[in-house]
Amino acid sequence: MQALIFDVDGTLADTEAAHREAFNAAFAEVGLDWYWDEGLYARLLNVAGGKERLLHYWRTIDPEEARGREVKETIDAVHAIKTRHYAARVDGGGLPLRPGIHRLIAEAEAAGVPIAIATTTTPANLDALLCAPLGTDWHKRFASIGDAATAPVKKPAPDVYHAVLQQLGLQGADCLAVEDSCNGLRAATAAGIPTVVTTTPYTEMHWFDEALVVLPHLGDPEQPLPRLVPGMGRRWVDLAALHHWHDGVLAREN
Ligand code: XBP
Ligand code: MG
Repeated sequence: MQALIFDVDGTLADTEAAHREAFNAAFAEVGLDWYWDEGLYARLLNVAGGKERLLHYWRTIDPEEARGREVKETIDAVHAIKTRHYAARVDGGGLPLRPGIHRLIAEAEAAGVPIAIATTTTPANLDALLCAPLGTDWHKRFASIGDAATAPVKKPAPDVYHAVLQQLGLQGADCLAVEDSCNGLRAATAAGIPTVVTTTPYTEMHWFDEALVVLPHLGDPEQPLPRLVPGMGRRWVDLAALHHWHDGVLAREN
């Protein structure tokens, strides 16, 4: 394993509750009588990308109006307001990183294994989420950052992973991805990247047949996983476990 590529929403941090609240705050601010409850949002999360999600929802409730000329401007405006509300919720460490993320980033840095990001969210959201937990120079810690600005075509398309692989100068099989959703797993798999899945309450019911391993989270000494998984020496995922799972893929393929 020559590089570790992290998804963001649901993987680095459990962010979708904050995204859902931010969408609803934006609807209220602009006077839209839309409200996305948790059940509806869980279904809407099948559409990656906030703007794409807004357009999909609008088309389902008013296909005629969603074809109008101002649709793109309206969606861009609502999404910008939503992004402001999201930043207000996660700024300054408002949302902690998931178990194991801090530790694995430090382990990878200590071992000289490059880390990267491949997400469908925006650069603004990344900065709001990561500045506090990873420092104001957080972006310098990543050898490549693929986001909504890098790859307009969102997951499950592999575009953002292809862009990251190109910047890393690596093949998919050389890397390992960490994802939380079916869309994310499909995108990484389509880019040829073996993938570990850590589920969230929004994604635990998804299909993850192509995943190397599916876990509730990556664990930490102070928050161990409920059980050992073959390949793990401890009840949390360390770099050795990721190498073991990745090498197992290579062994099966050769
Ligand atoms: C998950 C997404 C994002 C977020 C909302 O991204 O699909 O669209 O739900 O963020 P990830 P935006 O690939 O990190 O799991 O409104 O900025 O899109
Ligand atoms: Mg995700």
